[in-house]
Amino acid sequence: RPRVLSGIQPTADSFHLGNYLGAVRQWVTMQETYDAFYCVVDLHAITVPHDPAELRRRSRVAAAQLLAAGLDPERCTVFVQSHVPEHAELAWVLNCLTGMGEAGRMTQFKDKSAKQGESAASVGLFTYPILQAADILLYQADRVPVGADQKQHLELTRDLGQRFNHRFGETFTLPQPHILKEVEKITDLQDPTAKMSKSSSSPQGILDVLEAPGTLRKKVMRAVTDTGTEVLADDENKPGVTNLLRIQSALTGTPIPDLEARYAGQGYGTFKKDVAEVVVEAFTPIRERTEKLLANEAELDRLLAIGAERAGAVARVTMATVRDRIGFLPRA
Ligand code: AQP
Repeated sequence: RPRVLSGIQPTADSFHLGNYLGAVRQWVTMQETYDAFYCVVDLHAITVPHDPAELRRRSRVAAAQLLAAGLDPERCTVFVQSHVPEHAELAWVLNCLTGMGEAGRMTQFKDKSAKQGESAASVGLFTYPILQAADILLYQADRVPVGADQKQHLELTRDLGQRFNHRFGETFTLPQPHILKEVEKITDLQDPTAKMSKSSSSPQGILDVLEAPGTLRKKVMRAVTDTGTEVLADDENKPGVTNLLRIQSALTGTPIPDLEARYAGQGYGTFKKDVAEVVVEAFTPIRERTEKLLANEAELDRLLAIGAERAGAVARVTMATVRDRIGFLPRA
């Protein structure tokens, strides 16, 4: 079976609708046909200032949410990145193959470091995409299901894999991104041209999977639309309405033209109410299952230990080859 790898950061108290539609929902589907590895990327989470107790708690919440969303430990491997030390080891090797200029072109670093001031940003934030390349190459992944914001990092991953293969011999599979056009960029409800984001959206702009139904409804009802009344998809002139249409379409499986026809002549009120209900319906079972999973920490940790064991077995094989190819002396 072809291999798939993807990860998500435990940098917030909940995943949001963008993470769910852009990534996690695809992960659930792909566990059926791929040899799938999904990780909570805690090494990535420390590239920005963090609180240790909070990171530990959020890592469990993240893992529980993945299982609650439908990842089945019998059908895929769910693990925590720091449980497999080979991620950091391969990242070091790839760091040494990456040019400063090449790393400096990554737009996510530019965006994220602009917030704190570039000189205050950590070197870890700068080399974040190289660690991500290591995550993917380590598992010889064929496909990487992500949102559109990760396209550039996937290109870097392929470049680094190819460079290693050319210099040291065929070692890595070059991965393809798996991006669903319709949900590749879910936008902020208050700023519908910006992506919905854990770190940069305002609380009003973001729909969290673990949020109370009442809050979700309020946020959808207050979502920025425009001064018109027509429910039509039009990225240029109606980015807010278009985002809501995409959300409703993705969560119900109804094509956007059918939704446009359904709300013709009705204004935004009914439409928004329906979108809110669809979101609440999608999130409620995930929230309830997450709460149950978190109530039994020992069981959750046991499942993650099994995941780490399986992931580690694959990672160790790749890393042994890398060490040999790069010229490290074997330990006697
Ligand atoms: N708005 C989005 N639309 C579609 N996909 C999205 N993803 C994130 N936001 C959207 C996808 O979710 C996966 C996990 O994301 P991440 O945890 O690695 O962090 P991120 O991409 O940086 O997402 P955030 O929410 O904006 O987090 P912060 O603010 O912490 O950086 C990825 O596949 C991503 O593409």
